Amino acid sequence: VRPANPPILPAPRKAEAKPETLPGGPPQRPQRHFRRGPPKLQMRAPESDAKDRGQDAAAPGAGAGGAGWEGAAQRTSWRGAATEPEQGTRDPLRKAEGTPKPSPQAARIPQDPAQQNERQQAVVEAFRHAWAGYHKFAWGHDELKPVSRSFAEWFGLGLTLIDSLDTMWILGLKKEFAEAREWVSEKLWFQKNVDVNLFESTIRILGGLLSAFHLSGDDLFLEKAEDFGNRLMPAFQTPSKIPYSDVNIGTGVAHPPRWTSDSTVAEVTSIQLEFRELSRLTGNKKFQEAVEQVARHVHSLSGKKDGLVPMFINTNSGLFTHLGVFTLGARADSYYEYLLKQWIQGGKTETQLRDDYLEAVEGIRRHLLGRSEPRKLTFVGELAHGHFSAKMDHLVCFLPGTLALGAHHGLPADHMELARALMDTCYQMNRQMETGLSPEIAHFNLYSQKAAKDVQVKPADRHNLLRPETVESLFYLYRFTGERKYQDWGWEILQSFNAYTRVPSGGYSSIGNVQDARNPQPRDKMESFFLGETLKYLYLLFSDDPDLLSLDAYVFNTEAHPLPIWAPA
Ligand code: DMJ
Repeated sequence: VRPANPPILPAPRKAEAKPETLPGGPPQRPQRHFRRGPPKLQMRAPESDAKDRGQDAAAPGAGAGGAGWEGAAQRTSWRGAATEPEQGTRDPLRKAEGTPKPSPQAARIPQDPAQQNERQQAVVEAFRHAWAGYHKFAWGHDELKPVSRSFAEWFGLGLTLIDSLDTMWILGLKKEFAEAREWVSEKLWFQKNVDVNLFESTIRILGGLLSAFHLSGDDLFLEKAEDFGNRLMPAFQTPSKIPYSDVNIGTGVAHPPRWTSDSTVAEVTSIQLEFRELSRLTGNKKFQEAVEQVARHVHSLSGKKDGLVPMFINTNSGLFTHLGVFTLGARADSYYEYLLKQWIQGGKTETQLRDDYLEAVEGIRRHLLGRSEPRKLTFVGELAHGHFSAKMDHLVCFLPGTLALGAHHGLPADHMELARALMDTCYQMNRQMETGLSPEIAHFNLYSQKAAKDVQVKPADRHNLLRPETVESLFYLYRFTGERKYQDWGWEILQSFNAYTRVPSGGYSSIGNVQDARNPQPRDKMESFFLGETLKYLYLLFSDDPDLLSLDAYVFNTEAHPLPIWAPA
């Protein structure tokens, strides 16, 4: 299946070409990434002038787990407070009583390509193209730089490879999965002097390994997950037990960012699904206890507004900071998502989580909803010290899917109405752009003016990082309503990705300007979540089989890694 429009990205020059010689406008300075987490703070690998090396250095097999890492000299953190190294992170693995069992639902996943419809095959083709670029130019490294045909390191842990494991399993890419499994077995070692962000590495690495274990039944992934989980534990050694943002998985030194002792609220409250599941599988309660203590603490804190939380929390005092600012976007978003999903994961018995979620949805209705002109789109804005701003991150487009999931699990039917309205809005955030792809941030027009558009974009917000949230929500909306329009909208978005972000030599690139179809300005980066989330949700959206990862049996973590819903005790 070929893309509807020919790819318009330039054919990459040789790896050694200087960026400024590439077509597509003047060289771009690295732009700010509006991740849900903090800016990328992480150190490079010790020998990480490796970053951005050319393709020769990135040959298959040149994984991040080379001998140079082992026994690297201990590094002292240069960022603020630090805990003492904790030997406990290197304790031998503790086994659960009895052998942990992968999800019995695994066998339901059809891996026979003959069962895939045309749109699913188009997703498989897109995945293969993305994977080919990663395989050729970035094998074993964190992220592909598809235009320069090289790679970037963040944690030096093969992030894209781990984030992609369960997608390959679901798409039926057995050969690719087997090769990646081999890399995990032979090259993935965590005894490295490297700082990782607790949240990002939990949702992508721990979540990815746990899902790979459930789908494949292969113990290797659980062993790696337990090793990694142990190495994250020092992050919780703070005066308040609210974890630091960063932890060194080799030395066991944890610390907050350099400029503050605050952590991000979404980060400390969006690691619970993964740690709880790790405890369930290993029989070691320490993972679950650490994250549930955080959740209980946040539940009891003052400083909320009708269930809405501020964006920061202090690791010393345990109190919210920067009070009075409320958003469903970066730094708060997945707090709400994980209230609902933990409740579902635990078999809907932990009513406090459900009640906090219900209260927050009412808080959203009361304080954050707006209607645009002229199309009267319902959007989720932001509130800062009583001032409403009609600004909505694309990240907020996870919310229609989450609301629909809650309604499916018995929460009020009017949540589904709100989900539908917000889904329309997120679709329009894509549709109203010249490329058919959403900007990172949209502003909504509130005034009746001739020829005004509902969705407006500021120059600094025009980029698209290949994020999943719109197609994530389309997947949930289609599963629960069966309305074909949601599949058709996802199909349009897939074609836009193919038309404007596909790099001929392999991979897809984030772009700098969704409003310029003639020059979308490739930014030379394929985020791991494009394979981990975006393509997975598109594939599931195009499926008509509700038992393909049934939403009554699985709950997806915030990086799209499915984890089983626990059976009643
Ligand atoms: C992913 O890492 C996760 O979805 C996270 O929750 C938010 N940011 C990216 C995708 O946009």
